Amino acid sequence: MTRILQVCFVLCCYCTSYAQTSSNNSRSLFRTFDTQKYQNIYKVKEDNISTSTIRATIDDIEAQIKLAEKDIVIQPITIQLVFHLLHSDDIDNAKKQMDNQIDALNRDFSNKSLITDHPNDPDGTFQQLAADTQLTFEISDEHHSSLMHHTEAMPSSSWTQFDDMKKPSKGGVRSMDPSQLINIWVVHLPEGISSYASSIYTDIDSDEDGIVLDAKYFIQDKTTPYNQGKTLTHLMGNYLGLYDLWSDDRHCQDDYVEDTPIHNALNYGKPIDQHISTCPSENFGREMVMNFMDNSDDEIQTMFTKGQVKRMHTVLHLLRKGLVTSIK
Ligand SMILES: [Ca+2]
Repeated sequence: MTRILQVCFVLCCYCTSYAQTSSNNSRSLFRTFDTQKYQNIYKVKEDNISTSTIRATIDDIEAQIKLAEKDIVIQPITIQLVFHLLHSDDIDNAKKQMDNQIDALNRDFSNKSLITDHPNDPDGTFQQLAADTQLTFEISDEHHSSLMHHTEAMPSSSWTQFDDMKKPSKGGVRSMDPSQLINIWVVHLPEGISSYASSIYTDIDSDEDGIVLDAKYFIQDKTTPYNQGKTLTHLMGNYLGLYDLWSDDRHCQDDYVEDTPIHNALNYGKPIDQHISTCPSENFGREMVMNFMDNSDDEIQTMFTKGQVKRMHTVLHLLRKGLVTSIK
């Protein structure tokens, strides 16, 4: 597969305004593509790559996914993670935070976050679509012990340039075997950016491949509405090929998953109404605000759909096959 896109990120930013539907005055997370940064990081101008060429590449990859999806079999898969903890010099505490985050990830991906009688799903329509992803995440003892050197490498309290945390020449830490492991850098990011992940349209397995997470969303701070570790769940979905349910740069465009509705915009806080999408929909117009790929508070997000599970497994086997380390 020709990979013309050298660097592509799903950017997850949080806006500076307060949530209209939030239950408190905490700053609202804004998990979305940021078109300007998206284009800057693509280096469209520098590399003279036209948006139509990018579109053609995405369409080509999506056609391959659609073809492969017909034959995919959902089986349990264990995926190895490696964390680069550059946000704290208290490595013992950082490791506890890491273990809590992995527990949260496995809770969400195994459908254990699902709740009955969700206020936004009174007839259980969406609950019936929820599924265990059959994906489990773990960190090996080898990688657990290797974290110690990161305290020596930690050079900066805030990383102002994208991906410097991945470059030893900039004081960062190089990725570890990105073809076999999902690398996750936990750092302090500049104001306005919570996290970002490499997408499936990148040069997969490159040194930049992975997820970057601001420490505020890693430590599960109980004073914020993003305190259950679900920011990484959302980013992991992006990394494994899921789109956000809204798309501000492609209004009312589908996410290539049959059983998810198309949202006309992201949702904030704890929506109390059954939001109806203004996008055309053949099946239903009600928005799935409890999906991990929406933008509502962690407390509201409870599920992936069967279709999303199928797409993640297809992407794993087609594009990120090195991560499929064990079939139980
Ligand atoms: Ca859909």
